[in-house]
Amino acid sequence: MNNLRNIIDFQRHPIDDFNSYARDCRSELQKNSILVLNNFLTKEALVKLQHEAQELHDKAFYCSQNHNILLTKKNTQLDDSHPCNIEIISDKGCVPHDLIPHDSHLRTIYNSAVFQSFIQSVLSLDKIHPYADTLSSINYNYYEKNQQLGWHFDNASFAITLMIQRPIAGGNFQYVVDARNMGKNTIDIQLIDSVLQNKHPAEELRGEEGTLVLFYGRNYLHRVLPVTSKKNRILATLNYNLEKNIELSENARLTFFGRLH
Ligand SMILES: O=C(O)CCC(=O)C(=O)O
Ligand SMILES: [Fe+2]
Repeated sequence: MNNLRNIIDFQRHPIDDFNSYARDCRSELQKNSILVLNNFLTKEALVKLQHEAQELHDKAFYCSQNHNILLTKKNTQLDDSHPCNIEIISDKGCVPHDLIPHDSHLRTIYNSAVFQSFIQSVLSLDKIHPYADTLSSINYNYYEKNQQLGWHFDNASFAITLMIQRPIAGGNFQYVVDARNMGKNTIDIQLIDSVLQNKHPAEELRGEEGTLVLFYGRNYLHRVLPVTSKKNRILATLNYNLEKNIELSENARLTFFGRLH
């Protein structure tokens, strides 16, 4: 049954308690710059999503691309060795929104008014909106052996991820807070430079299966280390916007999904 209460563990995570539970999550996010909700999914829901992700695996579009940390075109005013121009390698597979089954638990969570209100409350936002294009709202991401996501800042202001399958080895999520502040239009090039040279320690998250993670991907540098086991890493992303009618850029859709529609 696709009832939210069979999918999310409400005993541990009473997300309909907009006062105290959402308030606690908001303080944790403010304190740590990241919110990690372990065992967010029920065991049954996790197993069902693991099967679903495996069934969709052969439909994943794999892309290997070099990019800079800002995911922008090269800045010709700066040297090639400038931290904002350095080429970073990423490669992963993606199943876009239109291939997610209609009865998927991911859709139930994503479309749920209770879940959306919880996220709005945690982030102190009035309203969050799905993507207007057919591909970007819910995605499965697959990282095979030796695949990784290099250091970057997201374009979206916040990110919500659900760990579906952990690899046996590798694939940890690393992040460095305070490397950029989009609100204040500042970026800490020195900090970024030392991160790229592995001279600055990064926070690291192993990410247990069934865990929900919420973070400000636009403001801090993050990456996924290479997976080193045959068992792949599978992560679902639930992507929302602050405004209505936003499409992911055509360039990003072609890169990550291999098509526009
Ligand atoms: O795979 C992850 O844990 C993070 C994914 C991510 O940073 C992204 O897709 O932009
Ligand atoms: Fe990201």
